[in-house]
Amino acid sequence: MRYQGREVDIEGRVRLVMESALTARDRVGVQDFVLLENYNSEAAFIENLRRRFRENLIYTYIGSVLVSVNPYKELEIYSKQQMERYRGVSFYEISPHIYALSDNTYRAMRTERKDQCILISGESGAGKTEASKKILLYYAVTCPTNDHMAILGDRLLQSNPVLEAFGNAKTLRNDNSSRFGKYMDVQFDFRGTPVGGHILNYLLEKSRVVHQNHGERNFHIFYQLLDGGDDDLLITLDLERNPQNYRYLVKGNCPRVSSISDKNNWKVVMKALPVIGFTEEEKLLNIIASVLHLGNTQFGEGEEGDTYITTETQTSNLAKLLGVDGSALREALTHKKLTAKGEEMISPLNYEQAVSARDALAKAVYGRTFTWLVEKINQSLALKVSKDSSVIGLLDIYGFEVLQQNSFEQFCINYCNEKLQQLFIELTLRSEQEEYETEGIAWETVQYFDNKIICDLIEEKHKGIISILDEECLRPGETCDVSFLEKLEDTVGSHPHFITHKLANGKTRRVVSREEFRLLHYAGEVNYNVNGFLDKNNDLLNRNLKEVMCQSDNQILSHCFRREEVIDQKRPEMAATQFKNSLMKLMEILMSKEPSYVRCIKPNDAKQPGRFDEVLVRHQVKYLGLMENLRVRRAGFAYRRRFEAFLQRYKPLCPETWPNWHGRLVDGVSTLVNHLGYKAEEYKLGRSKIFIRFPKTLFTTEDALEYKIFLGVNVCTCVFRCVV
Ligand code: AD9
Ligand code: MG
Repeated sequence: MRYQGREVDIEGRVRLVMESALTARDRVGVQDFVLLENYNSEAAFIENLRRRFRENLIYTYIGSVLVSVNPYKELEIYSKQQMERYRGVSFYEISPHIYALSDNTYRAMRTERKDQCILISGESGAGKTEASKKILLYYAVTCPTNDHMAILGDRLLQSNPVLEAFGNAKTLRNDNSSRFGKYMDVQFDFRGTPVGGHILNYLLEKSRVVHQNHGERNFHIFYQLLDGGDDDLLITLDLERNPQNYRYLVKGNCPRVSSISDKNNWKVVMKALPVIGFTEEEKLLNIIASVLHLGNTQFGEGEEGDTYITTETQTSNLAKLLGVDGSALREALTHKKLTAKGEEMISPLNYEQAVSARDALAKAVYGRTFTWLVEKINQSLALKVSKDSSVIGLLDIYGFEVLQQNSFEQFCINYCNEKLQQLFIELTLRSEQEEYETEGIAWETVQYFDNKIICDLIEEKHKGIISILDEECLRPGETCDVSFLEKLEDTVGSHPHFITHKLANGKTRRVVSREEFRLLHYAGEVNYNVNGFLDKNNDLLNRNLKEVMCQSDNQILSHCFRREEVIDQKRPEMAATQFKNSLMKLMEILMSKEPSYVRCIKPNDAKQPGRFDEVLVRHQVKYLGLMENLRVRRAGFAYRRRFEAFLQRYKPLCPETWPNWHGRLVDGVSTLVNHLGYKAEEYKLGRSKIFIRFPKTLFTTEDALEYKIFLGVNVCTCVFRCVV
């Protein structure tokens, strides 16, 4: 008999079959980490990832969690044919893929009639946004549809380039980094057809409008307009083509990015706007241009410490673009209106105050326009009121971030990741426990790190960092970032996850400067520089600037700046508290749904294909809690499978179950495993599933099946490598 081109006798054949099975496993690793022999070993975990990455197998499961490693190159695994391969096929019967997870979630929604959500996490550049786009595309292509709903599918897809143009930017870590968090519900009717959608956006990084770190850019839309807008348009907007002429675009000294074509992307965005029902293009372009002009507005200092605008002509154009009165704008940019004892007073701003009022206006105009854009997209996707509909939510939110200098934004981003980690642990444990209970199998307690202690440190009422920050912002008299730091030291100084430069013995700690505090996050230690915390949390815009803006004849702006805001003297919630509250709501939304997870990993910092930096990957494996996740999943059993699926696959191995078993499924499985010689401690039979304790048991069974196939038994089953 020939095997793999070689003439061999029966013993030789057995050996070769086994060797080839082992070699395949050695080469490509296991497709589900629960099958790792040494599941407690981080090294084995990373080695498995590395082997698969080398073979372009970027997806691996931990049970139902999908781990994805960014390939940094186009792989031929996302075609329509591939989508068809995954459609309606059971999760474990085919190699891991984002389509398998999408399909599984979709089927769970339809069969169980329960809302689902897919939580995508990972650090900046790990591939979250790409994953979420692939999921959306999968639904748009594979779900049943009709002409009317095809329009909706188109809108869902087209909203992406628009949101990315306004909300994404080139950073050091990612050329297309999402600088806002996004949660999107896709609504399906009883036939499984997408019928509506809704987006919630979280904390846009507005500070980027006025400042970028070296090597980074402002939001894409500015460069797209300058590069892609035609000559007439730029003349109308009084803009020059060179981004270096705009102060808000030069800070990072990085006008061009080799991986990005601003010109082409401009065309894509302009094409997408009408698809999402957008007719106010001109008004929107005026706003983008006005932000650039605001950045170029310059001030001079008068003799009495007052300020005046030195760029007069440019300010007149700016006022036209904003649709506001020129002299009112000039006045509001250089003066402040105060109300003291019921009387209104106007006082001149000094140079620094005028610069910061100008920047505050630019941030407010851009940030509010972004929120308006999301509202507009939501109108075009409008959720349908129907009892029979269900939703799949997609969460693509900023990953844990540690930069050279970490500020208020990183504080919020990392807080958000603490909350998601908490949810992840809670829900994974909960679903494991629930599965054991439904199957009637005793639950074995798992030890894990509960990060509630860190969440409390940040969010607890009156005692947490956010409350202290708010109090400091509201406290009358001289407050500053340093007084906030002192207050933190007084209040949470002894918390085990909080550190400043002060040591208990009165000496100073080197690793934290005098302007910083360090938080010991579940994912690692991060130093936060308090400079700018108060300002960013206050997020204040002078009242007279608000007054000018709410009179704008640009309807987008008059929608964004409401009269009521000027009349109503009540202070709106501060930025961190707003963020905290929106996160609480998000957690409620997610808790009410059945979650699936995609955990994205970035293989190297150079954004290069084929490079697997072990140190970097190890760090992410740690803070994504993947080992913890695996431990929970493996707490009792490495592997579980529904009776019918198990029988279907392994029935050729037992004469009593082959070709068909006619009795109860549980009896069939029992007969099969007895025949295979499983020992009592190796497995348990639940109500609908078999639970196998050790990977070795499964591998032996798989190897036996492989050998049987080789001997020519007509087994209609997928190949060996699909399972292990
Ligand atoms: V951030 O937190 O928004 O900064 P993401 O969203 O995690 O980050 P993103 O999805 O934008 O990262 O991926 C970064 C880049 O990696 C993309 O622009 C692609 O060039 C590349 N990428 C990511 N996933 C894939 C993939 N599955 N196939 C090919 C990919 N390239
Ligand atoms: Mg992203």
